[in-house]
Amino acid sequence: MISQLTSLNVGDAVLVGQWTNLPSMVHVEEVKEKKMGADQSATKAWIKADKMKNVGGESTQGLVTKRFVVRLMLFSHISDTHLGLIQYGSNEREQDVYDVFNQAIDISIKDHVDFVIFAGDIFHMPNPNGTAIIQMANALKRLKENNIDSFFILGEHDISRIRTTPIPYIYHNLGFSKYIGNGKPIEYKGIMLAGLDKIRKTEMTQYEEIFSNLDKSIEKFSGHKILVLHQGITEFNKFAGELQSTDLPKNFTYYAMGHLHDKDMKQFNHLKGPIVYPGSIELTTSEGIKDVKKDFLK
Ligand SMILES: [Mn+2]
Repeated sequence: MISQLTSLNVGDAVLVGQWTNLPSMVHVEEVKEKKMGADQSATKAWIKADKMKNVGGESTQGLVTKRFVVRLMLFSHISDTHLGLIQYGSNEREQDVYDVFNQAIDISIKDHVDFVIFAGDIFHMPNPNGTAIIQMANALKRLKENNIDSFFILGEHDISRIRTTPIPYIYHNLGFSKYIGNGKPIEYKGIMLAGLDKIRKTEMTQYEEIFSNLDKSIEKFSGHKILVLHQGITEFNKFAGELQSTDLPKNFTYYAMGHLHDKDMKQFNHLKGPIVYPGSIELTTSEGIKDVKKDFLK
């Protein structure tokens, strides 16, 4: 084929690469039309590109690897890691939790996610042991080394009844991960991220206002809007439900939930995005031993 190059005439081409099954010679006909010029309309080009985005993505997905198509945002949503949980007093069960946790981190790195969300109950206890603290630190360090940022909120297991500084704050203070459980939305890579630590039943009334203010503050933002919460939603589990889906601010495009340990996902007409529970990474005491499939949502 290459030896043919010198013999090509005007309009001849050799097509090679992943777009064609076999290298082939083609001739492109000259278009006999009136030549004319005009300025490109940037807005029209954008609108067209936007319309074709999905079409192009679908038809080329089988042919090219993802770094050639429009770069999509990818994130890991991990919750209820309960690091430091020692089930049945067994060191082996403690290690199991660390192992699956590290697997989740490995997959996030391998898949080149843009960021990771930890939706609460990072630790099993507000005063976790040193091993658990180091496990989390090493995981965040590995993410950092791979240029993956992470964000976290606190679950009830992370918060002490005696109101002391929660352990996970160290990761924020050292710059290993970013705490977003204070309800202040932040913009990151064109995405709006907001989170709230576990809201106790007794505090629920004051959150109506916080939710509605949060909703208003992010409404105008045109990109993806992710809300991170650690609550039971009644429509997922009527016994562990603390809030109804209708109580939630409605303008978010993804509700990154923690607390319920079963993996589940539901879409509601009154919300702009799905409510997603990745579930706990391992079986924890509340569930006992049963046969369930554990994996994580991205
Ligand atoms: Mn919880």
